[in-house]
Amino acid sequence: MKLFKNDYYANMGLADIRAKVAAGERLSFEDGVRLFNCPEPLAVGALAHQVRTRLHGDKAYYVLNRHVNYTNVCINRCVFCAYQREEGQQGGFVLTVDDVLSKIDAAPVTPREVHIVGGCHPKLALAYFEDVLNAVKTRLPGVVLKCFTAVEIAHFARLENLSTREVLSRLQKAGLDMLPGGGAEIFAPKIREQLCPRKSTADEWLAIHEEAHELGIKTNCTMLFGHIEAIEDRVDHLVRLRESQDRGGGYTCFIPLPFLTENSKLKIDRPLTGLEELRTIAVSRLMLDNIPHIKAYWVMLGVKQAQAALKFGADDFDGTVIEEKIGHEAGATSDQGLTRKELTDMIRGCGCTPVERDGFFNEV
Ligand code: V47
Ligand code: SF4
Repeated sequence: MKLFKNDYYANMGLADIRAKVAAGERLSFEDGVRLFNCPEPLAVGALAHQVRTRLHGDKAYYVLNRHVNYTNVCINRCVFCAYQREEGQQGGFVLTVDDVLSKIDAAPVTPREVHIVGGCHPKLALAYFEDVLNAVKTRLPGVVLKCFTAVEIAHFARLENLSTREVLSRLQKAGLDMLPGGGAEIFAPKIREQLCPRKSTADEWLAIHEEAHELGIKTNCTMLFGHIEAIEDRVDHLVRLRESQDRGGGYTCFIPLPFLTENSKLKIDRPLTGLEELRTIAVSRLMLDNIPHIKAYWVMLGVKQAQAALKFGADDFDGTVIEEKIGHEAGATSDQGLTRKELTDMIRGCGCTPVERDGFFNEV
């Protein structure tokens, strides 16, 4: 598919990158920076759309899923986070195993994927998480359980005095299928130290994902952008994920997360424009040549921007979600959940073909 003539890319200074993309060649760090600095985001978007179309045609995937946040109590206190509460603070909560099951039972359609994450609670034992996984798997035997970020896995290991591999193995035995992509934020140490000094380092986050891959647990990955990072930090993040994927191959999907500013202690001078969000999604598609899927996470992007993202390199629309707390505490104005009809109408509305998937991205 060719959206623009070659001289258009030449005028944008992207002729060599266009040629690499057409030949399926890997882009360098410098190429990534040039894509961010190109004066025309639409040119970058068109290149990403070519790659997305080569991989997935006009398909846009969605899943019947349910998110459950088991606690907002967290010892990490990341400066950008509007969701975190202290133990005993008003508004803090911890769900029991029965509370989690009630939320699953209340889902209007049976979910194929359940996404369970929470804060790093100072007291919850690993046995609690094993019970949660066992209980949900017993209630919904066919479900894909995508639970606990690498940051939570590192926290459980510290609390229990176990290795992260032992924690992953025990959770896998209890029913864990996948790790979600959260907690990656931005890997560049100088920025990470300012955003989330108590959280796992980039190397720890990557090592836990690679351990999961060795155990046969697929994972997703994310990048939080549009705060205090430079363009070079975004490209560095993408290159580190690409190198990690070269080592193990277990990443299924990348989710670019634009920073939402409301109720956050982190104040920024220049909020992201919609086009810069789309450009970042496009550059992600172009740089991550070894990660099959790019998610337009409608909760954080807003549904209209998520639709546009399907033309800027993204191929997945996430799913029904039903109840979301992390983005909504930070000012997300999207609905709490979407129905299958709303998802498929939105996907069709931007010229794509909706394809229902399971948690592993198998078509159903
Ligand atoms: O790691 C926190 C981000 C992430 C804010 O794997 C914020 O399929 C924007 O990772 N503005 C959690 N983002 C969400 C996440 C996720 C979501 C959906 C699907 C998957 C998947 C993963 O949310 C955190 C952090 O990077 N976050 N605060 C904020 N103010
Ligand atoms: Fe805790 Fe996650 Fe919020 Fe950081 S982003 S404070 S780890 S809940």
